Amino acid sequence: MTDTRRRRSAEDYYAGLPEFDVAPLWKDLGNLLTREPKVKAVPHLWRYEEIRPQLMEAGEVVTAEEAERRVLMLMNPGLQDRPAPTRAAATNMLYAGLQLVLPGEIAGPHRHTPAALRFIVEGSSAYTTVQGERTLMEFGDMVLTPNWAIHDHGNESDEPMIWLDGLDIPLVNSLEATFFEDFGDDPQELTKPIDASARTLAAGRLNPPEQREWNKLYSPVVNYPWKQTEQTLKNTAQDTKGTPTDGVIFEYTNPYTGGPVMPTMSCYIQLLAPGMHTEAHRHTSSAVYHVARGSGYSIIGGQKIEWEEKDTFALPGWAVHEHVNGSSSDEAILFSFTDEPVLRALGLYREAGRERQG
Ligand code: 1HN
Repeated sequence: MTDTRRRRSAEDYYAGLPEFDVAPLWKDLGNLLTREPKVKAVPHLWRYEEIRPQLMEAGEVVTAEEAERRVLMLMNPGLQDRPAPTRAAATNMLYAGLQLVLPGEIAGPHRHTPAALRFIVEGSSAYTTVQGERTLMEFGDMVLTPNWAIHDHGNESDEPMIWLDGLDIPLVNSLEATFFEDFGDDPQELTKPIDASARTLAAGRLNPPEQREWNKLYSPVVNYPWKQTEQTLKNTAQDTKGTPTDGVIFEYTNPYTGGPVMPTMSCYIQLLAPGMHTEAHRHTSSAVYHVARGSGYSIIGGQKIEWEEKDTFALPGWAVHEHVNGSSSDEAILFSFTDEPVLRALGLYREAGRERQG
């Protein structure tokens, strides 16, 4: 039997498809399969000099208890057309924020599946307790709050404490795997000695028998103290300028595996010798950088980002970048956290050297 219907115009055909909840792949292929990553996040600098007064004013507007966490989130301008659960992002899959805890304040215990890390920017001796282990935090300490670990903060010192929060929230919300549980306003009970993990695992090479039973995907260390980190950088910088693209660089590791500190985020610390201008490269992972010491600039995707101590800046995925220590006498030290472990685990990590941009 022959079909006697007149064929509809192509236009009518396309107009009718949404009714069936289908769409023609051939119209969309170029958007779905790009030759290389199309990255929406932009290179961006958050100047501490500008953000700090805003954060201190938050200290007058809201208490830590009211706020639950008094944080100014670092919002990447390229990502602001996203829906709320993933808009709070410094790069595609990484969240960053600056948190203030004033003397006498408590931020009560809770837990969530997004993982967190802190890098201490200012203040001394405020605490974070993670799963019953309390740590007293100093400048440059790196503190882990892994997936589902109960954590609370308090400041029993007489100075404000400010730290950089790094979380994998945009990733976990994209995966629709966020859970959250609140435990009220009182600090959690301490079940371990203060700084137990930092003291026991300080050498990074001596592991207790507990190593054999550890079945978590994250590092057992709560605090990676700045004293050791800086000493290791300085000792090494006496012997070598390090790698061409990153200078003297160390990854913070899980001492039980040698791998990244958490399955979704890895942390690095790097020292750029005076006057160093690194080679340019790019990789599919993105990163948030924080300037621990010194000043200089990075060229990211052709854009010059001039940074000073305590500034934070975003490196979008696949953006060509190079770093320059602007001082001919002082070292520069950059902390960073990255989504690299996710890309590596999924076979999506790629890296390529490029010509310098400046
Ligand atoms: C959180 O739990 C903290 O515990 C900081 O200090 C920032 C951002 C989003 C969700 C949870 C904290 C956070 C957070």
